[in-house]
Amino acid sequence: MVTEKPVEKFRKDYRPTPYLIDTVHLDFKLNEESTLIHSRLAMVPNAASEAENGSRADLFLNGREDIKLVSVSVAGKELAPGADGYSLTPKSLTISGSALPAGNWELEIVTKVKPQENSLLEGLYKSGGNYCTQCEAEGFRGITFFLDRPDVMAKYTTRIEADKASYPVLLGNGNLVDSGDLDGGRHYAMWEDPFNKPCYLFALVAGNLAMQEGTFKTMSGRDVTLRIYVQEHNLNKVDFAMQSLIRSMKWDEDTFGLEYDLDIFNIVAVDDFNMGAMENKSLNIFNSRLVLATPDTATDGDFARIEGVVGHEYFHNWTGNRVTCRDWFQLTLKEGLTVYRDQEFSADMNSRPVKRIKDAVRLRSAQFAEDGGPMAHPVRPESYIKMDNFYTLTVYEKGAELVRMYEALLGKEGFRKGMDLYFKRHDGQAVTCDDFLSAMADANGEDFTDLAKWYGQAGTPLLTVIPIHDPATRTLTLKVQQSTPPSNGQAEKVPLLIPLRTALLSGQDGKPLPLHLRGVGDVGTEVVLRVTKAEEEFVFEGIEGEQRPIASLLRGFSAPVKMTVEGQTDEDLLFILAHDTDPFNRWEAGQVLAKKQMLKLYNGVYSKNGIAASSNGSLEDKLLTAGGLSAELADAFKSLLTDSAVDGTFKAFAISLPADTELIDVIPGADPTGLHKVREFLTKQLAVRLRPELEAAVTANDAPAGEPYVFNAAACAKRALKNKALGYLACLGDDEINGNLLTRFREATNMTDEISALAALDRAGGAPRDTALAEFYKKWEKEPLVILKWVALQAGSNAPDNVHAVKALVNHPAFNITNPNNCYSLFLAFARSPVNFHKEDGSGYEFMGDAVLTVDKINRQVAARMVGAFTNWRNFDEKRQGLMKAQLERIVKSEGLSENVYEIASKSCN
Ligand code: B3K
Ligand code: ZN
Repeated sequence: MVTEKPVEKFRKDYRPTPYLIDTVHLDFKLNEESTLIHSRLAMVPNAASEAENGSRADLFLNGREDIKLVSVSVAGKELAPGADGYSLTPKSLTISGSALPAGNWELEIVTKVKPQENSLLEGLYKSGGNYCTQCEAEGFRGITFFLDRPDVMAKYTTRIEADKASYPVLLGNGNLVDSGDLDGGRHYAMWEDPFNKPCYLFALVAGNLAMQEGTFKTMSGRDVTLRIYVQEHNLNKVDFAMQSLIRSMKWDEDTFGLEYDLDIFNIVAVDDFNMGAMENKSLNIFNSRLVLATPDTATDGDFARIEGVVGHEYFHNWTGNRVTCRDWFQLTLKEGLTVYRDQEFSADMNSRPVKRIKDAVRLRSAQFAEDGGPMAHPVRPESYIKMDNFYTLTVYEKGAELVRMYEALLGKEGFRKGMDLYFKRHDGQAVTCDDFLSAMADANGEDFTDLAKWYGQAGTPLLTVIPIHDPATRTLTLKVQQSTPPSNGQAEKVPLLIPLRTALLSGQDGKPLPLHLRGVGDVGTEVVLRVTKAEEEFVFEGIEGEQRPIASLLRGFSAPVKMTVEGQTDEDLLFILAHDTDPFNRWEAGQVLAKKQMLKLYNGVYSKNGIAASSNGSLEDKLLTAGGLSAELADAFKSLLTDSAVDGTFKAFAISLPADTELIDVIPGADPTGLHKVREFLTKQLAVRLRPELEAAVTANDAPAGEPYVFNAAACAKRALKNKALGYLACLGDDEINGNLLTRFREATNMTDEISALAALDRAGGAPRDTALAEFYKKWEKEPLVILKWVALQAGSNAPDNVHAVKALVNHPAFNITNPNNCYSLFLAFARSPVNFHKEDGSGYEFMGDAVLTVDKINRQVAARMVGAFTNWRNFDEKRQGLMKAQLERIVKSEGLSENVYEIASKSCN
């Protein structure tokens, strides 16, 4: 049980602060025993705040249980506790209005903290022996008492003092303005940030770090010094991050005309970090897994993530730092927009269609589940208990889709006009999502009232499209219906503006037809239809001939919706798969076919009335009775595999079966283990049927001996397809193939191939799996980031009864429960196993429930992410529902629970 009643904060309760801060001077004296922080604030009454009956308002400052107040002075006079001084609670310091002078005045606060004991990894803490900070969202209050809210923006100077031998590097925001030696082997550095910023962008680093330097000349000719700081032994792993930074700086200039605004940009990599990275002004702090990479230690996926996240944090300098959020409910203002920007950056650097598919897969497999579960919330939430719980897929990924919808509606040029106006109006301000929408609308003379509704409505809209071809009137009519299912606290939903990118493919050769839209006129061969009503029609005229054109709808996934096309046959899907000029829809057609096939098999065997449910024989027999692998799906995958015009990564995605979560979504009371068996069966059947093509794909894409690893779209495509094919072949249970996989594993020259071979061996099971796992550990035990992969692979394995092995992993010397990456690799990976997490006896749930409670005592943000594994318990069969809910109830009732875990667990129970 949480000890104090958690307070829920509401968006509607936003009020301007009665006081603002003009300048902040911080002085940190870092010592092994404790750190003393002297804060000097120039306070200013806020004209925007209502006066309280002529008397001065109290000044409420946020704090945290573990910071100790040493002293507080107003205008040079030390205050005492009491009605005319201050009052202190575990989480706040309030200074009585009667103690405050009129006009501007100075506030001085001295606090003492113990960073070495801070396992929350919020505020000031130690990682790998070095000091660092994490202040977003509300971590600054763990350093000093402060107006910890993003609409309080100030200019900061930071003086850092520490032992010189232990902490030779002292970093802060902005420019280094002074530094020097002090008595007793100590030294100091003074940093000054010329830009106004909210306290969540404050950062400090003090440590023993090595550094790689680079430079970038901005479009106006200024030289910027770029530095990446890491532990000495990792200095050989930062080249790629540096190149990614340089590419992102150039891309932002080219794409949005946005130039970097200081002469220095620092990145520091730390091992202990709750999330991916943090965009502190000019001093980004990164989780080391998103900085460090060499071909032998990092996969193609890691390289892609590093490029994307380095870009993301850099892009925040404009979308987040120069223009920030008024309050935390507006988080998507900076996050949705910045995710959109990093997606575009990655698309431009690599393959655009593949990037779009990757992003859609992530959205549909994870965000849609969030949107359909008890934690569903709008992109701009209405309330929260702990803001940290709202750094969600909805705010980030669906938020990015919302930004992408502006782009779909306005075109790239109109979107750029909107961005320009947004910066012109709001540079240096803390603003709202409404301000962003107004800038987009005003710059383009649009009325976006219907688009605005996306910000406030939770849930994934369902779109049904019925294409009707009438040769007599030479028309093709699209009847479109939309609805959004009710979600927690939002029973009634309204229709939204849904951009439906559409083409009509000629039924003869698949070429997009010229479109004449009734009421509009000629619109080229592709049009973005604006769906705004619960039901409406769009009529395309002048459709010649008897043959029905095939509608290509929601091209490029133009809106984050679930679409059903009524009357769409398997032949239509195969036609789209073969002919569509939109790569996204080609991929999607294959996915729809595969989904239909998986559902047919699942329902045939696992639903009460299933055709094979009561038949005798092995599971394989039953699945065959239920229809087995259809010739259509096998042929479709085969044609994709052998199409020489198609990119290899695209092929790898196109021959992948849809994620379980996408299917669970449409199976009431799903049996996750049963679904997994269907997947295994179908995968094996596909491997049997397509064996020659899969083997040919391996041969054609194997890198010649000695060819060096490069990370680019073409090389990644080869590895992606080869490894996908090997994954299929591993399901055949063929000793020769498995032996070959072990050889591949041993001889791999890069981590992408090595870990893929290991994953394939894990699927195949048996002795080679154990041999390979042991060899991998021995080879990489000194590389913690590589060991994370080893942990995740075993924790997420579907090997039978794996929970015992996972419990043993928790006690393995390589596992460190205080490190977030370790927890994510072990516990979150385990929660993704349909066989072991969801084991029918509840042992997987119990293990996870125990782990949540253990980790909550150490790091509440990490524990809150872990408890999310139980949130969608309603999706499963009755027995599992009961077992999962029981864990949630046990967690909610536990003594000393954090608010973070309480919020997720209690909302999930409801
Ligand atoms: N802005 C940070 C997220 C901070 C989350 C704090 N719980 C990383 C990012 O989105 O760039
Ligand atoms: Zn971000």
